Parts: sequence; structure tokens; C-alpha cells
Amino acid sequence: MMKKVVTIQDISCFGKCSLTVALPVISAMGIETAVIPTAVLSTHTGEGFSGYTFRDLTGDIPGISEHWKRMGLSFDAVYTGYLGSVDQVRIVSDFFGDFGRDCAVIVDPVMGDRGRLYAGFTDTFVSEMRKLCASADHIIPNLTEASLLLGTPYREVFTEEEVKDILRRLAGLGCPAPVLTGVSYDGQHQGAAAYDSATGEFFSSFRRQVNRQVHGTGDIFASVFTGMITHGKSLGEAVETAVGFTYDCIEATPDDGECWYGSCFERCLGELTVYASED
Ligand code: PXL
Repeated sequence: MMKKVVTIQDISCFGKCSLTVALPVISAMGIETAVIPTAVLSTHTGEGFSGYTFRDLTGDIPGISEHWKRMGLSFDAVYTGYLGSVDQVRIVSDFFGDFGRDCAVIVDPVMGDRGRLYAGFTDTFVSEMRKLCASADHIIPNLTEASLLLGTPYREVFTEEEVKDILRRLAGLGCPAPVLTGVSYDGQHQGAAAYDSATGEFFSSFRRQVNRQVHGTGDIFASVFTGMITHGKSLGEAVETAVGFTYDCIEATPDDGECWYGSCFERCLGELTVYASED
């Protein structure tokens, strides 16, 4: 049987992130991908864009959920990304109660990067997101989001022991198997690390560090990770594939300024089709 994911995040009409990444990536892995758009923006809110439109769709979510309940729909995974407001985080939490009980729940607590909150996010949002993380099987914060969730100072380079400690504390929020992205022990390699609190095992994967920012890579990572977990792969294999694919997307993006707002991930999608006929 083909697997089914529902992903809940915004659609940034131009800019290659959130739904315009999650849909092609998860679909390429042979998984049916339903969506609940949380907001419609003309572009993403990251560096280089200003004056974007933002239409909040919070009010549409309960109706979508009620209709799906009447239809008896169910999913193999629920995966959330960028959420647009505090109320929306609460409504998504209700959605988990209705659709997330017998399936994998993956929360990417999208809130910021490089030590700063994205435009429009507040401390109240951070507290609400911290609560949502407690109902997830996996959370996928970057270093900035982990420091916000844990209330610790932001840094870019950690020792392996410090990363293990961060992962244990992220599990302490109530999520049994957290994944931390943007991890570097030497400033020359970068990747991700994960912790399975049920077994006490740690997993990690690294590639050569590329010293430039490519927007949307967190969404690429979380989407591949979600696809792998939905296919029933192990935590270690999910981290390895997500790190490898994210690195390939960065490498496939020329540094000539033409695609300054996102990655050329489209060039790499073919790599993921090895998973397309799994179920
Ligand atoms: O890539 C994360 C993301 C998703 N959605 C919107 C964003 C960002 C990051 O800036 O602005 C609207």
C-alpha cells in the first residue's frame, strides 16, 4: 500500500521553501502527500525579500480537519513545518489529537536561523511551540531553534558531548527521538545528530561544510527525513539520507547569485526515486 503523509506548513508562492519543497521531495520518494497550507505568502520572509504579502489560513484548518474526519481519512505520518501564529500552533495540536494518534508525528519547529528569530515570531510563539514538541515522535530543530526551545545561548560549534547533552535535553521536552541540524564539531564538517531515548543510542552524519547560506535547506532535510521515517527506515538511516541529500542540493546550487533565495534541489530529486517503489 502506498504510504500517505499530511504536511502542515505555509506556501511561499515564490522562494523554494516549505510546501514548494515538501511536496516535490516527499512525492519523489513515492509517498502520497496531502497538504494543509497554514498561510499564503508571496515570498518567504528570509533575507533578501521585503514587502511580502501574508494571508493567515488558521481559520480554515478546523473545517479541513472536520471534513477529513467525516471521510475517515488516516495518514502514516503528520509533518508540520512553518506555522504562522500562536493560535495556529494550538489548532495543530488539536489536529494531532484527531490524526496523529496511530502514526508518526514529526515537528520541525521552524522559528529562526543563525541565532535570530524569523520575522514575526515572539516569545509566546516559542513557548507554544515547545508544548507542541512534547506531542511529537521526532522534532528537527536547527541550533537556533534548539537554543530557543531550551532557553540556552546560541553557539555554532559544540563538542560531541555537548551535542549529546542538547539532544538529551530536547528529549526532556517530551519528544522521544529528537534530531538536531546544523551540527559541527570542527567548523569544517556539518551535519545532523539524533538521539533515541528508548534505546539510549545516538546517530549522526556529516559532510564537508559549505560556507554559504542556502535558504530552504532545513525544509529539504525535514522532508527527506519524514519520507524515510514514513517508509519505516531506522532513525540512523533517515538522518544519513537527509544529510546526504541536503548536501547534494547545496552543491547543486551555483554560487553566482542567480538563485540567491533557495537551492537548486530540483536537480537532485532523481536521487530520491530509489525509494519510490518501496511500498
Ligand atoms: O524555510 C523556512 C520558512 C518557511 N516558511 C516561511 C519562511 C521560512 C524561513 O524564512 O519565511 C514563510
